Amino acid sequence: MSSPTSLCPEDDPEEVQTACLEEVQTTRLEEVQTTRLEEVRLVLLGWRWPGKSLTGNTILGREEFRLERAAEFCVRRQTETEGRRVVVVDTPGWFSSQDTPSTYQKEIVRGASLCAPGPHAFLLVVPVGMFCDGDRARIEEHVGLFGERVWKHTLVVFTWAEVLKDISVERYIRREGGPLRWVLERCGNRYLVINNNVWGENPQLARLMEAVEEMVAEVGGVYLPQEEQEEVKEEAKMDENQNPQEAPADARDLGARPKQNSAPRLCNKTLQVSGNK
Ligand SMILES: Nc1nc2c(ncn2[C@@H]2O[C@H](COP(=O)(O)OP(=O)(O)O)[C@@H](O)[C@H]2O)c(=O)[nH]1
Ligand SMILES: [Mg+2]
Repeated sequence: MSSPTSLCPEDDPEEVQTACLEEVQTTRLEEVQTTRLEEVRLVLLGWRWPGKSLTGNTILGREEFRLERAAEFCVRRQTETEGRRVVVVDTPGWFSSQDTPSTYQKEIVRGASLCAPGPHAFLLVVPVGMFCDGDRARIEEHVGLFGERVWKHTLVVFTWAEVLKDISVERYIRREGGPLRWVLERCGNRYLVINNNVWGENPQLARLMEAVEEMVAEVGGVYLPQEEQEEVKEEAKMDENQNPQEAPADARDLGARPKQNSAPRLCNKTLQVSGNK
């Protein structure tokens, strides 16, 4: 993971605050005892075109995912590297300037179920460059499709980092402003940079694996789609009891149902959120 210790706070009080926050994070991570994972299961998330598929290829060390702007389905691929299995699920991106159709939303959520029993990490792929509050809101909406607990299992992966040239990613984060920092804080300030021009076994993959192991140690396990599903059912039951009129209206928004059990977390609550847009 990018080392927060390389941060050099300047006079800007906001930057000093960020630095302090990251120091706390460093201290906390140092206390965590990590265990080497024999299998690492990852789900790539992001809007369309930030480099999810290419990042998947970088991780796998070969061209497994097609670079296509209009991908509609999740794709699962795996490799053996340095004595462990790495499973990567590429998901269709969400739409950045219009509502994401519910079929896409369901397919994105299905990505987690392709990593049974559950993904170790969601990699939220963000290209460096302009990041606005609209991007933040879209991330909140779409990552939120997996439920509240997903944030603890998510780390931000910056792509297109070559555009930074000599600027450190920490400085970039500080300069980019509140919306990006909001996302990072939501992800426990976990982030790293992936250089998509270098494939296969290399230090950046080792860093990624370490970051995932740290996160798993911190959270105490993997993200479990089934558990989320149970929780959502309970919530839906409670909502129904409290306000019986609301549930059928949301259910109508679901449209055609995907395969059985294929979208464990696309819940009434979520659709209410996207339906309000
Ligand atoms: N230069 C550069 N190009 C990238 C990077 N990541 C992705 N791309 C390019 O951006 C385009 C979209 O990438 P893709 O992985 O298909 O995006 P996806 O829609 O998120 O899966 C492709 O032309 C990639 O070659 C990166 O880190 N650096
Ligand atoms: Mg793609």
